[in-house]
Amino acid sequence: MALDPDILASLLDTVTRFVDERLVPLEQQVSETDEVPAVIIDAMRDLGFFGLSIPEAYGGLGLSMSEEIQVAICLGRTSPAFRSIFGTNNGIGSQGIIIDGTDEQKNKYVPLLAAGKLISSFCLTEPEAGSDAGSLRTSAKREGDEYVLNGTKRYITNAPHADLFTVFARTDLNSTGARGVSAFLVERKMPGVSLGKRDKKMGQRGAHTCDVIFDNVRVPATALIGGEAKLNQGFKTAMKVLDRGRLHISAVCVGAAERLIADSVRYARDRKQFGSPIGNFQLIQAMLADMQAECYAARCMVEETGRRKDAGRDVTMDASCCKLFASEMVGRVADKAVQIHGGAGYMAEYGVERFYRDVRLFRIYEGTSQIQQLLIGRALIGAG
Ligand code: COS
Repeated sequence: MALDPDILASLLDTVTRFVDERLVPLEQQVSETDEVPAVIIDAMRDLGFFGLSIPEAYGGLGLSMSEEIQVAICLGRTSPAFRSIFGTNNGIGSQGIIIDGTDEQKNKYVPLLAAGKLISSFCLTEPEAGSDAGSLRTSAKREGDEYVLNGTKRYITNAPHADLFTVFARTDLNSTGARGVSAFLVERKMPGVSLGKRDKKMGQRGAHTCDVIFDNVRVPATALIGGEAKLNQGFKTAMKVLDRGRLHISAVCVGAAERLIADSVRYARDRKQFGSPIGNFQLIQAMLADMQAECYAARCMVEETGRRKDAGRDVTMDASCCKLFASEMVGRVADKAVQIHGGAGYMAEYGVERFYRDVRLFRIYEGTSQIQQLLIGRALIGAG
């Protein structure tokens, strides 16, 4: 259900002020320390950020897809590490339960996720199953009224902080593809769950990932998302979750591009060469114009797809189009932002090189650009 327009405007105003006044000044510190200060996480919790897209019935703000997109664009205007802290609770870490979970599962976990009292992670990727997610090998063997999980998940966002994992595991041990996979809710404290060391990444310092290892982890049969009715249906849950996640990430890409454009315009106005601000030169203006046109195109795509999703349309292909275009767009925008900043663009103190590294991930996670191309191509040929 859509928010009252005044309430939405006030929420966007609050988020914008929080980003500008609290988060932007901390970007360099977070990059250097690889930690988001606890006081900021508390403030984000108080502002309701952990439950943006979680239904109001469970204590969240219940934003529609269109509203979530507007908030995600605002949040995209600062280092992605801040959004990542609560990103999994709103997206891939909670939507599996919200979309396909039983009432009991929703009542047990979703209010705690919305309040930011539990952190959740999405465990799909494995060492040998990245883009080919359907080939995952983690197994869940039924024994009495329990399932026994074994396997390793890789590059799991927020895993070092997570209390709850949505784990995709093979329940039909004779199958090899997407069919035969189920989704489970596994608590960190369960015996047999352990974590690898934190990954060292190219960028997005302050956002943490690591392996999650399941060694004979016994979960009750009630941990199967959606119960027995969803046995061997977990891959579809993962795909539905990613439909929404890909739109959210696309919106974050738009916000990051808007930030990079604003920084580049400011620099082009201030920086003087050949006796004039470089912004007066048409070659600089051409780069800015390309950045703006592409960013605006991505914004329009993402907003339109959000409206279609809210209207109940199937947006699987459209979400892939958004993810493909917006993530590639922000890569080109970041590259031009470095170019406009010249030598300063290559230096850490200006922050542009940090954004350049940070946005590189958007073309990879929640489905690479090539997976989006594959999905779009398949949808077109299938529909032809
Ligand atoms: N919504 C609902 N159901 C969906 C769906 C969606 N968006 N996408 C696929 N499904 C269903 C299919 O209809 C199919 O159902 P049936 O078995 O009833 O026919 C089932 O799920 C399997 O789908 P599919 O046949 O497409 O499986 P594939 O193994 O061919 O999937 C891709 C291949 C590439 C699409 C998939 O592995 C993928 O998305 N990979 C990228 C994974 C990813 O994004 N990883 C990022 C890590 S998470 S941060």
